[in-house]
Amino acid sequence: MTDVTDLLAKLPPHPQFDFSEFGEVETVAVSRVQQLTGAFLSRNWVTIPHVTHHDEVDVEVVENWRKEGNAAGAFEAKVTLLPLLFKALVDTLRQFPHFNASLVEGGKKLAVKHYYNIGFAVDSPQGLLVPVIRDVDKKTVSELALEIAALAEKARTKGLSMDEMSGSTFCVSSLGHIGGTAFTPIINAPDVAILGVTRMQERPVKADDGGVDWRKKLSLSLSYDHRVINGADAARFVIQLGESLGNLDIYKA
Ligand code: CAO
Repeated sequence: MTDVTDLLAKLPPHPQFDFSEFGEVETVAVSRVQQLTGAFLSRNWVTIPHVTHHDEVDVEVVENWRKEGNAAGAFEAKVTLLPLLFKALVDTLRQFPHFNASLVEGGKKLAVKHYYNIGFAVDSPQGLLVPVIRDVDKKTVSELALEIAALAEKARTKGLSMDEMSGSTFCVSSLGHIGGTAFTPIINAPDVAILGVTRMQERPVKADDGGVDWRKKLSLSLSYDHRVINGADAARFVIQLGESLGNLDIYKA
């Protein structure tokens, strides 16, 4: 059987041009972080059969609760949607354990993890970094908000140790503060799935009385390893995540 290394070796090389023949060019360095991250992203992209499932979930209840909580000083830190999403993810991962897993023994077995460590992409000046919050299930929303902010700040200013970027069981890449409607996040091996988040939008929904009800909707893009996860489960996972997000009880622990 041809393995992926043989396949790659047989591909034609990338075309090389002298761009200055076409116009003025400036050659700038690619940061060390971006080169390292790029190598891992390339490996994951070519070795994992990715499928991305896109859906929109209703976040009207949780978003209003978050805003009211922030305004009333109910949390010990400013809470964005991200720590709430982490809690909802744990609730959903408990119901879909094979999303919190890694392929082992050459793909013959699945190591299903009973701990919940969530990595999140941080856009730093040096490039993309993915710090990991450990034991998300054991932390409060405020603790998660503080840890996310501290790790994002450290990633942007001082960089992160390998330890701070290791041990994820599931990752999130949130572009929600910038925009977008959907994208394809690349799985952070050895995880088997990653969730992309884009900007929340107010959408018109048909109300019970036939009128229009404006609801806050969050676009989610779930990339999954098709060797482990099937499309039907991916669709169910995202629907459950929407339900978990709307269940305010999960944020109280
Ligand atoms: N829709 C609308 N608004 C959103 C949102 C969403 N989905 N997600 C966040 N926001 C809002 C926040 O609520 C906040 O608004 P207020 O200040 O009015 O409350 C604002 O956007 C800024 O949020 P933030 O970025 O400070 O905080 P966060 O917890 O949402 O995200 C972090 C933290 C570190 C994940 C994010 O800053 C970041 O770096 N994301 C980049 C990820 C990335 O680069 N992914 C691509 C990887 S592949 O190249």
